[in-house]
Amino acid sequence: MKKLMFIALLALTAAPAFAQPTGSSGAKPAAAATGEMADGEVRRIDKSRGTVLLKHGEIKNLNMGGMTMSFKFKDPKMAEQFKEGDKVKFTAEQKGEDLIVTSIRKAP
Ligand SMILES: [Cu+2]
Repeated sequence: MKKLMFIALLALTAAPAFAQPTGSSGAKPAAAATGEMADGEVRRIDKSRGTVLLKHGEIKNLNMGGMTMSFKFKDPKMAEQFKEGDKVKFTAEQKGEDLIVTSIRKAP
């Protein structure tokens, strides 16, 4: 129930805000990576855990083809602007066992 309310809230509040910059304090400038961003679609998002299930296309820097899998957000706040069904562009890195979304934005 809580989750549904959260998603409804997102739909109301997040829609006009998609132009904001991705990430906050990344060592890499997110904008510079635009050409390398992978395509994705949000399947499930867990704001409390800061994780997202993404159906994604090829991720070149990870040598990964298309699949659906879970990522952690580098910054849990990144979850706030997205909801299930959103098409996104994102970059990801591997850190130990985790795959981290380092930048993400809504796809046009
Ligand atoms: Cu994958």
